[in-house]
Amino acid sequence: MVERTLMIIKPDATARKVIGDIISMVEDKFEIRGIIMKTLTVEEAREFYAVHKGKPFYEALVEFMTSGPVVGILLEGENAIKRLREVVGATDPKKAAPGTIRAKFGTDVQRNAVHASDSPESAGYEIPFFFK
Ligand code: IDP
Ligand code: MG
Repeated sequence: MVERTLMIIKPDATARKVIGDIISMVEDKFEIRGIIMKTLTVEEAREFYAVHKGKPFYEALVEFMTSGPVVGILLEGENAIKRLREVVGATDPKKAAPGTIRAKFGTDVQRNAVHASDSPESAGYEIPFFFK
């Protein structure tokens, strides 16, 4: 099934100037349907990550995600949601498979370079934060 999914290049990766490297790793595997750079407001970040409200890392995550510009990238393709999660790798870059985006560009479990929608429901919720 052709799906759309959202990737976000997080503030750690934009600061490290690896936007181009990361886009290169998805451009050959998906159709890029949109790219936008913006700085999330605290309110947007809190809503975006509402599913994690109450978890010990939630407040720090919101602070991190609003600490600098991010790049939202709308990707499309066959099974795009699952395939992007594979290209992105595990949440903790130290546990991410070699060659994945997080293994290559992540710093730690919070500053892990990118976000990727994890289900059709989350893609539907997340895409409008960047693309109306
Ligand atoms: P995911 O991004 O791989 O889907 P989630 O569990 O949905 O991982 O967590 C969302 C984001 O919250 C992670 O990408 C990471 O930035 C941050 N995070 C998750 N777990 C931890 C943790 O244990 N400590 C600090 N930050 C975390
Ligand atoms: Mg998640």
